[in-house]
Amino acid sequence: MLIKRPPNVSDHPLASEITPREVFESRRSFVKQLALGAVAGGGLLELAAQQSWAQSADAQKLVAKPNHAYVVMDKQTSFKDASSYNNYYEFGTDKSDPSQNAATLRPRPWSVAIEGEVKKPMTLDLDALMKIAPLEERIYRLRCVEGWSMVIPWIGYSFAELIKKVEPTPGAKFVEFVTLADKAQMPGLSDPILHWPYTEGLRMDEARHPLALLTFGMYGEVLPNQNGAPVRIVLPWKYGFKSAKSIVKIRFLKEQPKTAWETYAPQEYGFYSNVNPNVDHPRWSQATERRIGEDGFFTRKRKTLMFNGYNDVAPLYAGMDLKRFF
Ligand SMILES: Nc1nc2c(c(=O)[nH]1)N[C@H]1C(S)=C(S)[C@@H](COP(=O)(O)O)O[C@H]1N2
Ligand SMILES: [Mo]
Repeated sequence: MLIKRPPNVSDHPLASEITPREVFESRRSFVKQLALGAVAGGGLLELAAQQSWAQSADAQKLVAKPNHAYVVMDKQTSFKDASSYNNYYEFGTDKSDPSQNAATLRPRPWSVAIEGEVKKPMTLDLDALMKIAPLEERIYRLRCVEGWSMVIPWIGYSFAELIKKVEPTPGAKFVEFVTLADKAQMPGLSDPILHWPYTEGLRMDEARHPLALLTFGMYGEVLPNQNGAPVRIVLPWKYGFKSAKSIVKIRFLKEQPKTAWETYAPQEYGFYSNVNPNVDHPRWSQATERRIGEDGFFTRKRKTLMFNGYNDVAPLYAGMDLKRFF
């Protein structure tokens, strides 16, 4: 997200701001190897070479069957880019901050409380939550409101499955996602940019749309901390900030909740925040985007697609003025 104050936050960071993942990983792995006494003559170079293509030495595998109904044909973003160029303000506002600082996040044990307008309120630990429905892999575009995008293979299940389980009352009109706010784990909370915790929301019919993915992994592994471990929502037709990371509470509500970004700047970040090339952000155009990994001096920007190309959601907004309800 582009915030108005510090000059260091930009949608076009220098390449030098991005810490390559292998540097970070090889550092971690080096410490591990030291502990094992495995670094003997020549071992280090070999280790560095290994780490440049391996994903993570110690990440937990999470394999799921691809759902071919939800696969975009664009080239996938590399794991390295998707896990080192992040927005997760609880860990800092630079794109490289989350990958550098999020090691302090403890994704287990974890539980999610589901409350409000439901017949069956419940608190589920992570394992129980992951078993609500079969996990599947889906390749989605993610379009950040700042003007960049990625293509990521996520692992999860439709949020609609969880909705069915808790049986919303007829009064439930909206869902709110409340994310972790723990100063002990999140150094960014000392910066009062947003009113922590980071919260997001959806109308019930949006939440029930099968595209809305309750997400536990990516690239065949559990979510890296910087991508919102251990559970986040992914809403590919909306700007990336709607896809709240590290969710601890899900509330079903009668009234539309105010989201963290609306509270921050209501004239800039609306409740709906559907990807819309025809409605510019007050401070910049939304007509085009830069695909991460494709940037080069001669690379042309891509045209941003209505609903990020997910036209299936159009009926949700039939008859709505999307300039007004941005
Ligand atoms: N809790 C929390 N969730 C968050 C954010 C954040 O700062 N805090 N940033 C959002 C923004 S602006 C984007 S673009 C996406 C980025 O997700 P990614 O890092 O997995 O690509 O996460 C979203 N979810
Ligand atoms: Mo974003």
